[in-house]
Amino acid sequence: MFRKKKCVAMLLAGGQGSRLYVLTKQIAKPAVHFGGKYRIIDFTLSNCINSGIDTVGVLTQYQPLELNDYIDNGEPWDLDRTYGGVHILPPYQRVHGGDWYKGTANAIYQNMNFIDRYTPEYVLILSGDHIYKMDYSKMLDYHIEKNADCTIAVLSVPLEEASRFGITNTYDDGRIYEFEEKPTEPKSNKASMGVYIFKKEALYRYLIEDEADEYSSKDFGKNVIPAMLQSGEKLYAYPFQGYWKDVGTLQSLWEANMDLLGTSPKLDLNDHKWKISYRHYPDHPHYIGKGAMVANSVIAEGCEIHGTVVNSVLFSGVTIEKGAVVKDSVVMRNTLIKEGASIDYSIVDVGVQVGQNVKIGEEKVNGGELTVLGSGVKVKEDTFIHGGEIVDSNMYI
Ligand code: ADQ
Ligand code: ADP
Repeated sequence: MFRKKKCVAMLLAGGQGSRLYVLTKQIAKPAVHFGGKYRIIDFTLSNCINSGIDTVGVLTQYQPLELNDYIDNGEPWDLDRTYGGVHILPPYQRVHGGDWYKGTANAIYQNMNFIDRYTPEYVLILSGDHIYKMDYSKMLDYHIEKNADCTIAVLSVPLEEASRFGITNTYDDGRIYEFEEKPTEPKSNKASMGVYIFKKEALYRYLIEDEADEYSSKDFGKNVIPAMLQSGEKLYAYPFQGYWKDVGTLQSLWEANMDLLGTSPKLDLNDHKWKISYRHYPDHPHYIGKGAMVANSVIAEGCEIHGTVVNSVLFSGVTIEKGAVVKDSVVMRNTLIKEGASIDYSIVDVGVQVGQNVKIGEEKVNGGELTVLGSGVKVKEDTFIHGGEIVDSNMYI
């Protein structure tokens, strides 16, 4: 039995995440680990809970297994289990044939039956690969106040980065008169965050029209939003202020992890007003040995540190042996760094073993490049992996 909802959220979690290379070889981008104990998708789902949106469809397709397991068991995503809740929507469970989702608009089109169960007035469309804290209920109030057909959340980005985003131009009252998806010469720095609220009726009309267009790539930014503007629909920009990061690249993922460090971090997760929930796997308390040195770092439960850790994020179950040094790095679950090894400016995926006296990465301060080690890699003692290298998860040195 389903109950009517004012607003239903649809979370796009199906992108391949090819720019995260080895980190997304076995798991979908939204399931990638973040910040010592979270996954990327925790942020968007927590934003939904904290904004009072209790019905969310999660659209998966690429490597969804781990993501499904993560979300499906209920806790902590026990939004509204009785009449709503979080639902995984894989491509093969839809009514209209057995296709993979083509673009983001097509993915929503194929799940209109899910939205219909709750007969909402509004549909909130979200991405599964952004790290941010946002109150969607304020955006919904704005959307209703403006009587908009579609509201797009925007934030100011450095002009030199603007061509990576959908760029809006607005009148003083916030109404959008121009939208260009990833323009080579951006006319403003007001970037779309890929967060949209639609009146359901308007959304359906344009999704159906877009579906019928064989030349359309069935994408919100490329097709649906420009078509709505062209037809004179009311589109508004909702200005967002605060921390937001698209963690679609290795560099941006590393940066977002580093944004957790410091005494007043750019991204504060010790925020009782806006809690980010996650699925907790209990582990023993971390242990810092006698000769260890730890500074400006996030250390999760279950870690054992006998060496040096500086400016880094360590996930649970990481062991750093005597004389090993980890600096400016992100080290994911169950990694073992043996005696005398050093890791600099790197992302190390789950379950890696680094042998004695191995040297991984180069110093960021000296212009080194980010190094990435895939899940399960075992690095033989006395090896040197240079900056900029991406070591594949099937590679055993
Ligand atoms: P991009 O990030 O390039 O731009 P896109 O690749 O379409 O957008 O991905 C959006 C989200 O949808 C991602 O979370 C992705 O994983 C997911 N996704 C992609 N294809 C999917 C599919 N077929 N099925 C299900 N999920 C899918 C968008 C906007 C820009 C805006 C940026 C902000 O188009 O205008 O500026 O987001 O990051
Ligand atoms: P990136 O931008 O890092 O390459 P995205 O998450 O944006 O990664 O996804 C890249 C593209 O791959 C998207 O356009 C998406 O539609 C497509 N894609 C995702 N999963 C599949 C799949 N299972 N089969 C075919 N294409 C897919």
